[in-house]
Amino acid sequence: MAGEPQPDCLFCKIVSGDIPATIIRETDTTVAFRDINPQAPTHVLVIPRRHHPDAASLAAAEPQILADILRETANVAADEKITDTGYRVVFNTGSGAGQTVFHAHAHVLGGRGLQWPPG
Ligand code: D5M
Repeated sequence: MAGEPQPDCLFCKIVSGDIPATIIRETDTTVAFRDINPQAPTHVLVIPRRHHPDAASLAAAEPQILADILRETANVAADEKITDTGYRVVFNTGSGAGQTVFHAHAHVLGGRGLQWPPG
C-alpha cells in the first residue's frame, strides 16, 4: 500500500535503522543523511519516512510531506552553512534522469560552484 515500508527498499531500511547511515537531522516525517557517494562537499539526502517511489508520487499522495522535505532541505543548508554561497535541491525522477533508489529523496548539494545546465 502507498506509504507503507517496502521490504526490499534500501531507504526504508535506513528509516528503520536496519542499515546504518550518517543521519544529521530527523523530524516526525523526514530523515536527512549524508550521501554515501558525495558529489559535492555537502551532499545530503532528505527522504520521507513513508515509502513513495519518487517525488511525483509523493506529491500526489501526501503533499504535506513533500513540503516537510523542502523545509528540511533549507534547514540542512543552514546547518551546513551553504546558504550564502548557494546550493541545489534535486529530485532525480525516473531511471533516465539518474534515479537509482526508488524511495523519494531530495539531494542537497553545495559547498562548491555548481554548473548549469547540469549533465
Ligand atoms: O540517488 C540515490 C543516492 O543514494 C545516490 O547518490 C547514492 C545514495 N546512496 C545509496 N546507498 C546509500 C546508503 N546506504 N547511504 C547513503 N546514501 C546512499 P538517485 O537520485 O536515486 O541516483
